[in-house]
Amino acid sequence: MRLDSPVPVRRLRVGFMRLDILAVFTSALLGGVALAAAVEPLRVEQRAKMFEPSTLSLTRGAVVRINNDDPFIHHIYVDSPAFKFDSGDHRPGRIVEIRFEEPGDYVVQCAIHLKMRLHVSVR
Ligand SMILES: [Cu+2]
Repeated sequence: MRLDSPVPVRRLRVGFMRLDILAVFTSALLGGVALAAAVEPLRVEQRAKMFEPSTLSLTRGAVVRINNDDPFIHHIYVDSPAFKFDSGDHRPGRIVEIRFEEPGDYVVQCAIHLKMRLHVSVR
């Protein structure tokens, strides 16, 4: 056995045990990748009084990052029993972030432009 080995005990194990250890490390690594993907904000643009895209499917805890690409003010809100959000004035060029913690179906709306709708499904 080499003295500089970081895992001297594991080197003594029989073959199937080493496979077990490899499986645990691999699943932990894949889990980390999935988590990183889940927390990456999803980008939405407000353009010509519309949300682009206008529908999103998220996992719980995901963040939606909404950019106002219009030359005028929007005012984003969510009003559901499970979750409420109010951005106040959302000025041109500014970003508003909304984190969706609870599973459910939500509609993000604009208090100024009543036809604007962003449908968000959280699972
Ligand atoms: Cu608006």
